Parts: sequence; C-alpha cells; structure tokens
Amino acid sequence: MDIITVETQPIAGQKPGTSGLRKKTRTFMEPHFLENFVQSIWTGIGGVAGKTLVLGGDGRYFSDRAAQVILRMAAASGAARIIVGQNALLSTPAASHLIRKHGTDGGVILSASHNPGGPDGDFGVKFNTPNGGPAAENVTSKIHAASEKITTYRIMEAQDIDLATLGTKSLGRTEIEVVDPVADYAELMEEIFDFDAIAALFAGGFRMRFDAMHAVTGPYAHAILETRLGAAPGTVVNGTPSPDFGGGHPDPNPIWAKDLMDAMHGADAPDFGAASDGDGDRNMIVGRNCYVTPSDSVAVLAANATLAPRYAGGLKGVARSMPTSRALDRVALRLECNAYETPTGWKFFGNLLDAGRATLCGEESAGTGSDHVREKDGLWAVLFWLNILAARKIPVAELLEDHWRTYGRNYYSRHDYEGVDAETAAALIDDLRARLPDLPGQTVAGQEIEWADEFAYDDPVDGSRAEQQGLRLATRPGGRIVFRLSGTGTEGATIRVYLETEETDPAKLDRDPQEALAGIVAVADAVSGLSERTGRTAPDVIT
Ligand code: G16
Repeated sequence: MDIITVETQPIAGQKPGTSGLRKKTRTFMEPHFLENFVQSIWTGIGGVAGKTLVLGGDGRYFSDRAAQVILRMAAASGAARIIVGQNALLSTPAASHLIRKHGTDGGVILSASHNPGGPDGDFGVKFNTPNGGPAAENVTSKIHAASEKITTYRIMEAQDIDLATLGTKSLGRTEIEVVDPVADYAELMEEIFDFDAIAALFAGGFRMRFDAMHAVTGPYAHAILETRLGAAPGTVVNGTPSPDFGGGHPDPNPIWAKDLMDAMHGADAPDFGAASDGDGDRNMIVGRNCYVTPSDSVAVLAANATLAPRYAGGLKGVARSMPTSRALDRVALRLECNAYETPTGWKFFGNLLDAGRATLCGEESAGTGSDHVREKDGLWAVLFWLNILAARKIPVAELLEDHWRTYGRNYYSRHDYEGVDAETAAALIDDLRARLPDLPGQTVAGQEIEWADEFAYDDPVDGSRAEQQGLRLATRPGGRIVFRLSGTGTEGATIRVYLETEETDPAKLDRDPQEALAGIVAVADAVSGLSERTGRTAPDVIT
C-alpha cells in the first residue's frame, strides 16, 4: 500500500476550544481540513510512530469517513496499533476507559458532544492523552501551533477497513483492532456500583425512562439498564444512534429533552428519568415532578457517595468548575474533604484526579464524573443515582428536599444568549472587565456588589496558570453572577450568564428557581447592559 505525501497549507481556525476542535460539519468536509488537523495532532504529540491509540466517537454524520481517513493517516505515520470501537462508535467515557485500560498513548474522539449533527450540524475532533483525559492546554497549544505551520500530511492509499466486524485487521504494518464499544465499559460500571441492589430495585417495580436522544448511549443503556439490571424493556427510549440524532439536539437539558421532562411531570410518571448527550458524557437527572440541576446532582452524589461500593471509603476531595454552584462546597465542608474550583473544561480536572486529590468532579453543564475515567460520564452518573435510590429507598424529590434541609439550597440557573455577534459579545466582556475594579461597594438594581474579579486558576499540581476564565461578581445578600463566552459553539458567540443565590432558611427552600433568582438576574442585566447591547429580551436557553 502506497503512502503519499500531500502538499497543503495552514487553514485558519484550527485552535481547539473548551474541548477539542468543533466546527460546522461542512467545514470539516472541506479539502484538507480534517487531514491538516489530524497531522497537526500527530506533530503536537511528537508523532505516532510505534504508538497505540484508541479511536471512536458518537457516530454523528461524517464520523465513518473521518475514521477511515484517521486510520490511513495513523498507518502512514507508522502507528503500531489502533483500537477502534465497532462502526467507529465509542462513548467519550468508554474511550477514556479503553485508553486507560490498555495503557495506550492516547486516543482520538470524533464528536461535537451535545451539538446537533448532520451535514448542516457540527463535527469535532478531540485528542485525549494517555491518562484518558482531554489534552491539556500545553498539548492543544502545540497542536494549534503545528496547524499554523503545516505544509504536508501523510496518508496511506488503501481500501476502507471493515469496522463493522469485530477482530484484528491490518493496514500496512498497523494493527487495527475493532472492539465491542460496550463490553469493557459495562464491566467497569459493575465494579463501581452495587448492581445487585439496583437490580432488586427494578425487580420491585421501580420504573425508569432513559432518553438516549438518538445518540451514542443507546447501546450502552440497553445493555446495562435493561439486559444486566433487568429494567423493563422500553425503559430506554430513542436508543438507536443515528448520524443526525433523529434531527434533534442531543443536549440533555429541560429544553432539548422536553419529551422526558413532560413524561416525568405527567400522569403516571415513572419513578426516575435520565438522559445523556451525543457522546455520552453529559447527564440529566429527573425525578417524578422534580428536575435536579447538575450543580445539585453532584452535591447529592458527594453527600451520598459512600453508598456506592467504589466510594465506600470516602472521597479524597471534590472539584467543580468555577461557574458551577457552590452546593458542592457545602457538602465538602461537612465531609471535611478538599474542594477545588477549576476553570470550565473537563481537562482541568485531569491533574487533580491523577494526583489523587479529587475523587468526584462536576460541572453545571450537565457533567459529573470521578476518578474511574478522565472524562465526565453520563451513564455512570445515572447508575450512581440508581445506586443511591436503591440504598435510601426514597423518591428523588424527597432525597433532594432532605439534602437542602441538611446543607441549604443554592438556587441556580444558567441563561444562554446564543448566536450573538462575536464583536458585540467580546465588547460586552471587555467593557465589564474594565469596570470590575470600580464595582465593589456600588449598588446595582438594588443589590450591593460585594466583590468582583476575573477568575484565574493556578493548577496546584503542575503550577500552570489559566487566565481570563470568567468574570465574577458577588452581591451582598449572598448572590453570585458569572459571565463568560462559550468555548464550544460554532456560530457567532454564546454569552453564558450563571446565576446563583444561597438560601438556608428552611421556610424558603421550595421556591421556583427563576423567581428566587429574579433579583440577581436584574443585577446581571444592569451591570452588563446585556439586553441593550444585544437587543435580546430573553435568553435562548435557560438551564
Ligand atoms: C465541554 C467541556 C465542559 C464544559 C462544556 C461547556 O463539554 O468538556 O467542561 O463545561 O463543554 O463549555 P462552554 O461553556 O465553553 O461551551 P462537552 O460535553 O461539550 O464536551
């Protein structure tokens, strides 16, 4: 088989964002776009000659073609072995697990996560390092630098490799091992949780609805929930992965998983509802008539962690991204374990997990995970909830109320303004940044600003510093507002406004969150001039 060297030139915009490179699918399909980026990954990680990598993704449109290109490029550059999920499918946490289990030199994940798929949707490529986690900035900056200097890439001329059949094949001298995407992951889950207790829960008539949103978790959920744990057939809905996610938006939140929300708030609602996203790393938890915010979810998991066998000895520490509510901190205080605050992006948890400083991590963006892999993990979170419900034997709503009574409640919401003109959004952030030093002591929309700053993170493990990670304002009555621009969007800018107030008065724990946050919403708008500058009267998405 011939190896050819193709002349190319740098293509602008190949800078990885919060999690890998995400672009419109059509951009990835443009001549050389994918190949340039993949060759830049090889350069950024010091080449792939003699290395073993994992390859897979969420099965979105163009994944099949991209997987073949990546295999031919890996073979052309001398990779020893590539472990590929059957049909190029691997959920992100399952890919992380395979990288760790086989001690590989990393992996390439094909996904744009919760973003819609299809020819008019989004596509993405992410490199994960040998610890199983998304490459940290010292690696992604090398990849980006390589993409700015690239002049050639190498690719093997070959027929497509059969990725539908399990087993070992070869491409030139590179071994291609096609593996069952579910088996190893399901085994790992069985080691972590009390499957007998969860199976007994289902056997006792407990009803659940898991919405796989036509994305990658369908096969995992069928195998684990229905086959291994005995949940009733039909528990998993939308369980067949489709390249455009059934035309939907595979983002597990109350807006995009509305069917699930309706089912959980309807007559004859099941006991428990959950959903996961395109690549299976996000989760949404819903009880009967009761939505659990991601920030509360990680706090509840931490508070009840010892009920799951893997965490029975307690937690070494917990970590949350800065914009995530501080509900987790309250639990850490009680558990007397360390609590870390990191920038948005799962990659920032990697060092804490590797160093054994944190066991459990969570983000407001529907991500929760632990040191079992180095990615957030949707089904793991769902199984963790099931394990806790099996042990505590109370409904989700009661568990949550009990949690708030014990720890207090952090009312929390994120307001997203999508597709905002990029310059307008950047100017809004820049102007607010410039005014931060003057804000403390001022009264805005009836609330006094207590302090204001721009978040920067000094990694306690490797000493690296990440700056400009979000603008934060605290108000005197215990409120907090964070402004930042999304690093995962592919069109214009998305302004995220994170809103939080703390409540410990037992008489005020069951308010409607948007009502409880109305005061702080007014402060956010007044201080940033958001509605005036963008012309928007309401957020596009409220989570
Ligand atoms: C990625 C990151 C998360 C981050 C989320 C949103 O998740 O891994 O850490 O919270 O994006 O990021 P942003 O606010 O910059 O859009 P995923 O599920 O999209 O891979």
